[in-house]
Amino acid sequence: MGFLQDPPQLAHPYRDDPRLRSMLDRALPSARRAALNADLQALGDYAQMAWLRSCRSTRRKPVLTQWDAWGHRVDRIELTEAWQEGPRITTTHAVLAAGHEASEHARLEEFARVYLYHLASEFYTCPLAMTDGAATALKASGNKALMERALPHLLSRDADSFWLSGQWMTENTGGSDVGHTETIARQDPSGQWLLYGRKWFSSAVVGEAALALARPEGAGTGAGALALFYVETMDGDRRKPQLIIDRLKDKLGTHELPTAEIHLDGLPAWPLGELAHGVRQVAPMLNVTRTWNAICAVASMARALSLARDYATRRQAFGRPLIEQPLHAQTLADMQAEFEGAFALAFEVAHLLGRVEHGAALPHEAALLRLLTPLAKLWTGKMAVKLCSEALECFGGAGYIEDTGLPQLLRDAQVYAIWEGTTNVLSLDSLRALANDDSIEALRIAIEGWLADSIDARARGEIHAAMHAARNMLEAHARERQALEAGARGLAFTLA
Ligand code: MFK
Ligand code: FAD
Repeated sequence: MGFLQDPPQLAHPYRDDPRLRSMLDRALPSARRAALNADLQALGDYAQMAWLRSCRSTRRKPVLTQWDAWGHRVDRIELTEAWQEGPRITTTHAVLAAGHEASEHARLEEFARVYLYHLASEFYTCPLAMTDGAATALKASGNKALMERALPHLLSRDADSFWLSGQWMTENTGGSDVGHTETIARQDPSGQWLLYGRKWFSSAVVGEAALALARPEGAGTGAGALALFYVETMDGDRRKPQLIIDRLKDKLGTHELPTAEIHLDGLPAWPLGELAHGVRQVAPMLNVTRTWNAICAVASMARALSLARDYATRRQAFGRPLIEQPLHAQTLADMQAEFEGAFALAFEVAHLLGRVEHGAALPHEAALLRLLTPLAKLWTGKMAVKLCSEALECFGGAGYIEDTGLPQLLRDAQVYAIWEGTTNVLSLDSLRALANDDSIEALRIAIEGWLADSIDARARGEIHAAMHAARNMLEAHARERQALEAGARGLAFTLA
């Protein structure tokens, strides 16, 4: 046999990541920082094991069996190994529960775990994000009965009592504009609400609960007339017969994640709050899942970059390792710079979220969080696709070959920009934030703080110029809604 190329090796995502460690060292009090170490170490070990395991096996997809041999409707979904391990890993290392501790640092500690777990989880993090969002929306609703019923499960540290929760918003009529939702909520003679309709994308279909938008029968049209309901999907260990799985979607990526089309045929449901303004009630969930999206997008970038950097030390071209080729080294350095920006933005949002939730934020920081959340989601979503594509090219032809495990990074990254609000929808959401709060002033204050230690005059100048341009753009279009919307993406990218 002739020459054989060494495959890339995955560095330990925690031990060998000085960026993550130093960010946590700076942000956390030393006792909390020390207490976090064991979980991060273990999640890093798990990530490395999962990468090696995925390199050895052919990738699998979940399989839906709708009928058993005797004609019973069963809608059983067989999951991949990482998904079967999901509840245990999640609860043992408090991936989700950590975020709901009574501390301003809780969210940062949660998202450090998410960052390490995400790729190994094979997008089990998608329903986890929705579970976190459901817990957050339930708390925001103040509905004590539902909180007492659901939170002990959603935030459980015990795999046996842990429940996943979905987010049933998107219908055939539209996912960005949910105002045409066709699902109806009808009361039976006992007063119990029952849901009837079709949800077009359900990524937590193996979960035990969900928050669903539905139109109470007789309510008017439009989004304002929608209500937000809590549902449970299981009767013991059998799925409720009023929840029918029509099919699993055949997707570009996120293959291990079972995303289903479902029918609701009288599924019992409980309103979180008033029987209207469901979008307003689901907003706390959206802002949490969008933060997960940003962190997970950055995790995909980190993985692609880590493998590309390692490969550059193993692969030779024109007589030396790629890393010694100035242009290849520059390509990696440019990718690293983009990654670091995305990392800083996503974790800034994670930390802010905890501070705002626990009343530890400065006066301008709630408005800052409201603006940075859509910006972080839309920016990292786009950057992940760009960086994963560039990383594949760093492997030459090998980057295009399925069983290297590399093409999956790019296919999976494409989803970050689509779900949880597309780039355009989030650009418009950032306008919503700019209109309702004094967010741009909050951003100015924050930037002054971040730049206080910077001696890089060019960077300061560029940032001030970008802020100036953003202000001008806002002012120029302020009275003309059409122009403002048309410019929203440019404005969002400038601000991000
Ligand atoms: C691995 C990583 C995993 C990450 C999780 C992945 C899971 C993926 C699963 C999904 O994709 S779930 C489906 C996600 N769907 C979306 O994100 C919907 C995208 N569309 C939007 O976000 C639209 O902008 C929206 C549906 C919100 C438009 O609805 P409306 O009713 O036409 O908007 P409107 O009237 O502007 O807002 C209604 C209220 O909500 C307003 O408050 P008020 O009633 O008090 O005036 C808004 O201010 C408020 N609101 C909207 N977005 C908000 C918000 N408040 C706070 N934060 C927000 N982001
Ligand atoms: P549309 O809303 O039809 O958008 C089409 C295009 O129009 C987009 O480019 C959008 O940016 C653009 N657009 C729309 N409105 C505007 C506007 N006002 N201005 C400018 N441009 C605009 N949903 C759930 O509820 N639960 C789930 O569990 C779930 N899981 C998913 C899993 C996967 C893998 C995927 C891909 C999607 C999932 N979704 C889920 C659905 C997802 O949230 C929607 O696909 C997304 O919100 C977009 O909605 P849509 O597909 O109807 O596209």
